[in-house]
Amino acid sequence: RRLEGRLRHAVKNKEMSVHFQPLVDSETHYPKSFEALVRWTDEELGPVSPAEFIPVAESAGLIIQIGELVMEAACRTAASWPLPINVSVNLSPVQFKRPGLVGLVQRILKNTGLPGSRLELEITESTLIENRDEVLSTLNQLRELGVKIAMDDFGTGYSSLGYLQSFPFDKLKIDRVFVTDVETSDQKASIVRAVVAMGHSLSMRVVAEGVETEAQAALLDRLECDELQGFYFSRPLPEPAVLDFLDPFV
Ligand code: G
Ligand code: G
Ligand code: MN
Ligand code: NA
Repeated sequence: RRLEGRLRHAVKNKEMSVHFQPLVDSETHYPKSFEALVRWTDEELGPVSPAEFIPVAESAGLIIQIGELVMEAACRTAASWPLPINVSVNLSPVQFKRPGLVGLVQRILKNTGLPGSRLELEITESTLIENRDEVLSTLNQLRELGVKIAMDDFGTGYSSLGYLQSFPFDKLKIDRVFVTDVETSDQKASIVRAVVAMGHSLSMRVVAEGVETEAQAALLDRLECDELQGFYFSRPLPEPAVLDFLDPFV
């Protein structure tokens, strides 16, 4: 309740900011995109994790405004980067269900000047559960704008292999639970290998999340993941630090 009150205050005053975490090519470690992650420090509560406030924002109806702020900020920032690399934005199932989503994305791309092909939207398995036809129609309209669609946290939710074939994902992000022990667990490595093979056979790029060590990065490259993301490469960064991160590649 208190969190909800503070959240309303923060949304009204646009107190949220966005940090960016790089996804790198698994072979060259060259940056391919940045994932936008919302950050909020409340005057009274201090920093609050999105893992804590996003669920509250979803049930309080505030996720629509927060999602809009994040997408606008992410696209505006990405349009100013010195390299034409992509930005990805997490979409809550609540945002995805709103009728105005496609129009919103279109308007933000127009206002910020970011080409649609440089925006990726991350959805989770829970977005796909209901209204299959509506979800498919929305995904296809987004793709007509050139926007790419990534399946986030793959392997942790309501996983059905059927939807991988029916939904037009560009990218699969293997959840970090499969990455954490990948160098010591043959089972985890086998799962990663299988997901990569499946993703590639469906023309999807495959990303490993939560890469924390050099050994994991090397193994995941050998397992033919296309891109890697995690603290080993970089924590989520505020905008000025993104420019420093990109500097050697410009
Ligand atoms: O950045 P961090 O690891 O603290 O994020 C925790 C959780 O919050 C993750 O599941 C992440 O996907 C989610 N999250 C972060 N930023 C956003 C956002 O802008 N929108 C949505 N819907 N979820 C976000
Ligand atoms: O659910 P989603 O995949 O969107 O969550 C993204 C969050 O995961 C980021 O906000 C970030 O804080 C967290 N994260 C990113 N890289 C790592 C990592 O290497 N290890 C851990 N434990 N968390 C990470
Ligand atoms: Mn994500
Ligand atoms: Na994720």
